Amino acid sequence: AFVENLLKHPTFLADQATTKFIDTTPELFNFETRRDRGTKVLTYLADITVNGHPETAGRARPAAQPRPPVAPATRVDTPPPGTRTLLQEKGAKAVADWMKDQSKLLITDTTMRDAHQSLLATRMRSIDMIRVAPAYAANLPELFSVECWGGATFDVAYRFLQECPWQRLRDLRKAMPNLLTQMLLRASNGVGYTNYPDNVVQSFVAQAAETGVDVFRVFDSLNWVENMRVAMDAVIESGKICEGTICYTSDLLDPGQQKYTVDYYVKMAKELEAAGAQVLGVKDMAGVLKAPAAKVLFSALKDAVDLPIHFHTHDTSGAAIATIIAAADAGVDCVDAAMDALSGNTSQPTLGSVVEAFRHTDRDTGISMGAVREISDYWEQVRAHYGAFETGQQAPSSEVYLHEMPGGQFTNLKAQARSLGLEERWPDVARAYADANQIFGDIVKVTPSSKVVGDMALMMVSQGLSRKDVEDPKREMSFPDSVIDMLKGNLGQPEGGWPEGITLKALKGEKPSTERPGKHLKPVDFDEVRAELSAKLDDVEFDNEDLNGYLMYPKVFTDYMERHLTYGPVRTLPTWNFFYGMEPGEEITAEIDPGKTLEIRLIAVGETQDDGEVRVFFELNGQPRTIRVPNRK
Ligand code: BTN
Ligand code: 3PY
Ligand code: ZN
Repeated sequence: AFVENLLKHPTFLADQATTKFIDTTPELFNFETRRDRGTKVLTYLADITVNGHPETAGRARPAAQPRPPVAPATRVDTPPPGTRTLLQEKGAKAVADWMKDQSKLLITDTTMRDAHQSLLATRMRSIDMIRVAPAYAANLPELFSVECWGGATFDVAYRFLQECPWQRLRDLRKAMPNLLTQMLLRASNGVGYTNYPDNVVQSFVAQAAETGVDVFRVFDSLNWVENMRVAMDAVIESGKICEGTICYTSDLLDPGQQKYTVDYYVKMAKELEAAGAQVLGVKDMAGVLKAPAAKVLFSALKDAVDLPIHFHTHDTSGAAIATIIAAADAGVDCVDAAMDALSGNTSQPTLGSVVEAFRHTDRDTGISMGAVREISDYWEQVRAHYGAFETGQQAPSSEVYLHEMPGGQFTNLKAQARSLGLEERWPDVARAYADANQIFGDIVKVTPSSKVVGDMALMMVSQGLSRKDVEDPKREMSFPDSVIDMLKGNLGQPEGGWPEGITLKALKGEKPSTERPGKHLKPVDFDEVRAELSAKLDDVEFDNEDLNGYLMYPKVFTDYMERHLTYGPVRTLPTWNFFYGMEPGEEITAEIDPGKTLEIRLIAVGETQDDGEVRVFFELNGQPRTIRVPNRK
């Protein structure tokens, strides 16, 4: 009967039966072992109410429960044509040509990706993004793109937020049909920390393009174009926009600079153009490109290649707006900024201020400040819910020119240092980070190479080792695994190669590889991986999105799936309740399918019983429900 029901179900007949289908039509799956989604969500709420959320434990709790964020009204009923309309009608090359031919300074809004990655440890939940997405589509049709996927968000969605990153992408894509969505892709490192086999990278890109990414910003953590081709080719093959990206490092105006000179960047830009990039990205991940250097760099790049240029920076120093103005004067076509409420410091420069800076000039962005303010007000309400993940950074810091840490790493490394009891020694960590960079020969520092430098720096500070100690061939020490892996060549080759001395010492004489890592990684047999995942997930269905998630992060994905079977669609809960549970008397709603809403009221929390369990009393859609959860406190 079950199979008959399934076959007759309209969604199945429409050939859309995927795991998402299972997730949204639970009435077909009335197995005793599978509780309904309402019960699952109540189980989650009961558990968090009694035990707290592990991710907010020990972190500052906002003084009062902030009111739920309300998205601004859409100013028009149908989203006006935008950049995505052009991509759909004329293709990637036409978008690139249009970028160059028009005169406005184009803007990418990074609020949904880099801004919260850099300010809130990447913890922003999909529901807070999806709610405001229609306002972006209707009120900000002049945006070049909305960066909303990739980087660390993929891993964090599964690992900490108990939600499917693909579903986030699908929902955002649907809500902003006229705007280009943009992702950050770490080339052969996908959205992970290590090189993946070529066919895994290809499969991931194809899936991301299908689910909803329009612009792929592809970079390599050592600026090695050789290691970017597989990902770039896959993007081009998908018909989406390939933004081949240079990572900016160091200081090109420094007369002592031997490596990262204008010539170095020009050479790389030409390589990226030859490799098929349609847009040239310049990614200043730490925010160390100063205005006078930007003028030199972008003028040279404009002369060297025939591509539109897209500039990304961080405001860690507080001087990013000056750099943006210099970049625009030198002819940059598009810049990244974050909505005011999630801008500044380690995040992107302030979107509203960038828009204002160019008002009444020939680069006027055409963006409505009213729309910006409304949307920024929304983000301010959202941000109030994530107080637990604030970094406490109070002010811009010129220390960034010393350590050159990427905006997204800064806060992470601080937390790592704290967990090792090195909080008070932050200035030493910053210094050691700079020294570790020199030990490796002055490399580009961006995920994952930045993580390796960070690991080395923490080891140096915790063991009291100087650069001299580390480089001393006679002094025995064991290096972090990530350092050994990098020096073996497993992340690729930096400009000028790895320094011999440290490589010899760390690898204890083992010969490093200088070839592209992907050349030696065995292609994945997808049928085999499907079978392996089926075995792990018992009889739960999964689709290609899930498979690609598993290929990036096998354990993170299967852990997520197991929790999903217990807790159900918790992505639909309001953010406050997701992190802090409920108060007796509180009532919330969760829309688990379009039009299908759970009305949840917490009546009371019982005493802990002899068996260590607590009974939590709810009303679900008016019906009393009791959930038992262990008291783990
Ligand atoms: C169940 O609820 O009993 C099983 C449904 C599993 C749905 C999975 S969870 C990961 C993946 N991403 C989705 O959006 N849905 C599927
Ligand atoms: C990432 O790779 O996540 C980054 O943001 C690098 O800057
Ligand atoms: Zn960034």
